[in-house]
Amino acid sequence: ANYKVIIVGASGAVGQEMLQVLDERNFPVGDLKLCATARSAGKKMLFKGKTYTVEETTPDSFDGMDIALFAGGAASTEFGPLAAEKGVVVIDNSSHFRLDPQVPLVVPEVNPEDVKEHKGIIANPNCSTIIMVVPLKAIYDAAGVKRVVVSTYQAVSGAGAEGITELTNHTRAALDGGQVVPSKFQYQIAFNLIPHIDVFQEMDYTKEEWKMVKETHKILHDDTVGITATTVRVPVYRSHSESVNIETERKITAKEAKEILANFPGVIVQDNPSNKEYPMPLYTSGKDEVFVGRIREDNSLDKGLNLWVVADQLRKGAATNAVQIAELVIKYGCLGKR
Ligand code: 11C
Repeated sequence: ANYKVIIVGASGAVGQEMLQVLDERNFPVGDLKLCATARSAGKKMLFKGKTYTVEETTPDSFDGMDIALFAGGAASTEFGPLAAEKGVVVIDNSSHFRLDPQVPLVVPEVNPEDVKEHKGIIANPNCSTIIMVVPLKAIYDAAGVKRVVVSTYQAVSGAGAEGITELTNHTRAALDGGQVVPSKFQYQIAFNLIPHIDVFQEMDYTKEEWKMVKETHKILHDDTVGITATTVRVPVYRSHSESVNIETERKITAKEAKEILANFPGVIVQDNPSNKEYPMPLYTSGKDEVFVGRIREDNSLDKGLNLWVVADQLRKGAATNAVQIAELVIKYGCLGKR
């Protein structure tokens, strides 16, 4: 069977990637509708050799559709529940519904079965959360996890297409002695690091940092795992990197960890120090897997590991994960009731 698919926010950084991933994975698309805000309506986009015109999203956009992929942003709140009421399965990349107990929050390699519990909306986690939780689940299943200390190095495209433009403009201005004007970011991002992603919340942690804590607990169905995060924007175009320190319940050697990670779905181990092999954002961009390297036993703990984790946050951190969820909806036969 083929399915009627609508992408909301199709022309943005994540939306474009969703279209690309649907194509690459040969998702059974019957009808396709590409929607966005009025500002982007009229843009042309290509899918499997056919040109589509982006339409403004309206309540009627969802009539007769099977699956709606929401790239994120305000459209999710405005149209998500309405689309679900019309019997469309909504796979939503915004943060709006993620912690709602009625909404499954799914990473297909980690908690695929949660898809079956949906009541119309399934949430796609934050990119930094997805990238961490895939390798974390491998270690969690093998050795149990007591505590995680994570520091992120997040690419500018995490902030959308404007983040990309801003890194280019700031770099050019900084090199040419021109004026650097921060707009998407709080400060100059070229030749700098900004330890401030999203708004500050309780205990002076940012919302991005709390997302990594709360979303991981929900995905693992275990809020006894201690998680603390520091999230940082770096002058990299694409792919988030994370230093993940894990205190395990049981002792696990680096050798065992490498084997377990190498056998876990969606993970590629890239770890050969003598050959200078480790994951880097420049080389993981455009890929769907989570790359793990620098796998070491923590020298300061009896039962601890250090991992260096890198993945394309527009792919596995957003579009790929969303399309994988759509594939699960079909596999489990849990489309909406139109
Ligand atoms: C960033 N992680 O890199 C953010 C973007 O909750 O889906 C994704 C925000 C979200 O800026």
